[in-house]
Formats: sequence, C-alpha cells, structure tokens
Amino acid sequence: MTDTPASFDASLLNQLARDIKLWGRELGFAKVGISDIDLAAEEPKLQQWLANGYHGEMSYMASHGMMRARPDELHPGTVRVISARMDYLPPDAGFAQNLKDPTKAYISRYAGGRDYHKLMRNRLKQLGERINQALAELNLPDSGYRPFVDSAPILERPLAEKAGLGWTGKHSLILAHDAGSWFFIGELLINLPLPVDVPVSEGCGNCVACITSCPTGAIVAPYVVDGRRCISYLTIELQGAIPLEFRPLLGNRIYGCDDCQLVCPVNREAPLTAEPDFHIRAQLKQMPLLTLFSWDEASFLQHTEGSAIRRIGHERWLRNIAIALGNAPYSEQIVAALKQRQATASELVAEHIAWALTQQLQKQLIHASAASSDRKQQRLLRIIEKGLPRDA
Ligand code: B12
Ligand code: SF4
Ligand code: SF4
Repeated sequence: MTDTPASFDASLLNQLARDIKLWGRELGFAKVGISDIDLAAEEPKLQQWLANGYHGEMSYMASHGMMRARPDELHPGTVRVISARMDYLPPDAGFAQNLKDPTKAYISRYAGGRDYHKLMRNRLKQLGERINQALAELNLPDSGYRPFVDSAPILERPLAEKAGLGWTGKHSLILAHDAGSWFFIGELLINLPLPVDVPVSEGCGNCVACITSCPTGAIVAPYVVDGRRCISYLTIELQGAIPLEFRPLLGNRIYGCDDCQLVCPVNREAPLTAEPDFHIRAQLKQMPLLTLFSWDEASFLQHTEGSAIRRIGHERWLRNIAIALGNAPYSEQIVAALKQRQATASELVAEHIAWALTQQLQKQLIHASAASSDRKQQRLLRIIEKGLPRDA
C-alpha cells in the first residue's frame, strides 16, 4: 500500500491483524483472514456467468454492474476486507436417514436453525467495534468498518479465497482441508491497510464427485454453477412454477440442497458448528412431508420464526412440498392430503398439486416407487454412509 498513514507503522498493523484474528475466534468465527480488494481477475468470470443467464430470476445479481467485484465502490475508502468463516454443520445431521426416506422432508442443513444473516452480522459488528476501540486507544481514526453477510453485491467467495479461508471447489463453494465447506462467509470492509493473508492452494485434484452427483446437472463446468438448474435456486429463489423437467429430480428436497457437499471427500472430517442457534429445530428435523404440508400460514410463520425459511413464504413452501409428495411412493394419505389442499390453494400451488396427483396416480398404476428407481440417489446414500459415518 502506498497510502499508509505515518502513524500506521508495520509492526502496529501486524499486531492489529493478529489481534483481529484472535477477537474473531472469541466471537465464534472459526477462522478470520484478510485480503486486499483487487478482484479484477474475477470480473470477466462474473460477466460471463451473467451473460450466460445463470442467475435466472436473481436480478439482484445483475443489477449492480461490476460493483460486486469492486468493494471500494460499494463502500468508499475500503482498502482491505476481513473475511470470516462460521461453521454450521449441526450435530445429528442425519443426512442419509433423511434422504433415504422419501416421505420425510429434506431441508438443507444450513437452514434448520436460526437465520445466519442476523447472527453473523451482529458478530461482525462486534468485531468492528473491537477494532475501533483498539484504534481509539491508540488515538487513531476508526476503521470505517461495514459488515456484510450475503446481503450486499459483493463476491464473497473470491474474497474468502484471497483471505486464505480455503480454495474454490469445483462445486464453486469455498472449502479447506481442516474446515470442509459447511460454513458461511461474512466480511468487514475496512480502511486499514492491514497485512494480507496468503491464499490456500487448490486441493480438488482429479476429483469430480460434486459434478457427477448433482441431481440436476447444475455444475455445468468445474467451478461454474448454472443457478437456474440448482435445487437451491429452484426451491428458494424462484418465485413462480418449478419447471417440469426438474420436479422429479428434487426428490424430497423441499428447501435447498446439500448433495455437492455431501459427496465431497474434503467434508469427511468437517467440524460441527459451535453455535447452538444452528442446530436443527425440532419442528423441522426429519419431519414427515404430510405434517409440513398440513401447516396453515399461521403455523408456518410460527414454526419458521427467526429462520431463513420464512422468507420463501407459505405459498412457495406448499409448492415445494407438493412436488416432494408427488415424488414420494404412492400412498392414499398423500393423495387425500393433496386433494384436500387443492380446493383452497393458490393457482401456483394448485398446479403443483395437480402435477403431484398425476405422479401419485401413475405410481398407483405401476406399483413402483420413484425413490427406488433413482440410481443417483442410491449412489449418494452409499457415499454418505461410507464417507460420513458420524453424520450419516
Ligand atoms: C447467488 C448465490 C447462490 C445461487 C447461485 C450459486 C452460484 N454458484 O453462484 C444459488 C441460489 C444457486 C446458491 C446456492 C447455494 N449457496 Co449461495 N450464494 C449466492 C451468493 C448471493 C452470490 C454468489 C455469486 O456471486 N455467484 C456468481 C458467480 C459468478 O460467482 P461464483 O459462483 O462465486 O463464481 C466464481 C468462481 O466460481 C470463479 N470461477 C469461475 N470459473 C472458474 C475457473 C477456475 C479455474 C477457478 C479457480 C474459479 C472459477 O469465478 C467466479 C467469479 O468470481 C453468495 C453470497 C455472496 N454475496 O457472494 C451465496 C453463497 C455463495 N452461497 C452459499 C451457500 C451455503 C449456498 C448453498 C450451499 C445453499 C444450499 N445448501 O442450498 C448452495 C450451493 C450451490 C453451489 N454449488 O453453489 C455460501 C457459500 C459458503 C462457502 N463455503 O463457500 C455463500 C457465500 C453465502 C454466505 N455468505 O455464506 N447460491
Ligand atoms: S446444491 Fe444440489 S443442485 Fe445445487 S449444485 Fe449442489 S448438488 Fe447441484
Ligand atoms: S467433491 Fe471433489 S471436486 Fe468437488 S469440491 Fe469436493 S474435492 Fe473438489
């Protein structure tokens, strides 16, 4: 940096960087790293991703131009980004047990507990305050910090990679040998010219497990996800009807998807979360689809209070569960529940219910279970049970 104020000598900045990492850990971040703000190398990749239309309906991805790759345009004065990792893998994740039973709802493990946005933002704010307090004690101007968690147009993963939190896996998520990939990322944009960390070298090698195991073929090339095909997008981001071609592929996944992380060998020893807030709440743990489908809007709002799930709203919740019910083996109770809901459903939900009923009735005719015919699903379960004995 050429703009280091005279009062910031190198030893002071080095000490501050060490302290920040320590304070970060005290605040519950498993790792904290520091990077500069140069993301010029990412701009063409982001541009190409947008040009390919991979963002689908996520117009917020396109609406800020290249600001995503320019932290100092987002928050003027920024010269460094402090990236922080918070682990979310809950104990008793019960992945295989859940995916194996097509009558139970699979909810992505990042979403079973409290919404991470608020929790992490608060912790990042505390970290920012701690930094400013230290600067004030030294009679130095404050850091001008601004916290972000998934909320702003900023390329969080490339920043985390630069800050040494991990490498970009072929599924496009950040992962590391001592951390796996079950973590959220958040940042503090600051004006302090702290020393930067060294990126971790790439560790995927020849592995392509995430690419071949993705149920919808969303990882269209190594490191590139076509958002429109990703189950996370289809069940959480997409407002309208879920395209027909994807419905059978969703299985029992009603909110997000973890498959590309489940098959990843780097996740075998991934740490569990230290945050009780990220444990799966009882109302969402291994729950029968029919129970969740029976919730009226008031129950939905009550059971998802403080959870990220609430943001999709009751209508899309029913839309997603209707598909999972269509994918479940034939059952009279399922057919009855679908028919009962159909009478009062919105146009969107009614159309998905009609699809589910057709699936159910076809299965009744051919006496076949959709789940047992899904080779990919069976392979996934074998991999999880063998590779993740603790979490399976
Ligand atoms: C939009 C979005 C989505 C979209 C699109 C996903 C995508 N891959 O872009 C959807 C809804 C599908 C999604 C899904 C999920 N998401 Co999301 N998502 C985001 C968000 C808001 C922006 C991501 C983005 O900028 N995409 C645009 C593309 C262009 O960027 P990119 O994928 O990072 O691509 C870069 C690299 O792949 C690289 N690249 C491209 N080509 C090449 C080639 C080589 C050789 C190399 C090395 C690199 C490389 O360059 C690109 C540009 O920098 C971020 C938060 C944020 N603000 O960053 C969270 C975020 C990425 N999501 C996250 C999570 C947890 C998920 C899910 C696991 C949730 C779930 N269980 O359902 C899934 C995982 C799906 C997947 N495999 O990506 C976490 C990831 C944490 C981590 N450990 O990395 C983030 C960071 C949120 C957070 N704050 O923690 N997500
Ligand atoms: S989250 Fe699921 S659908 Fe999305 S890329 Fe990963 S495996 Fe594919
Ligand atoms: S599954 Fe294999 S290729 Fe995919 S991120 Fe993990 S190590 Fe990399």
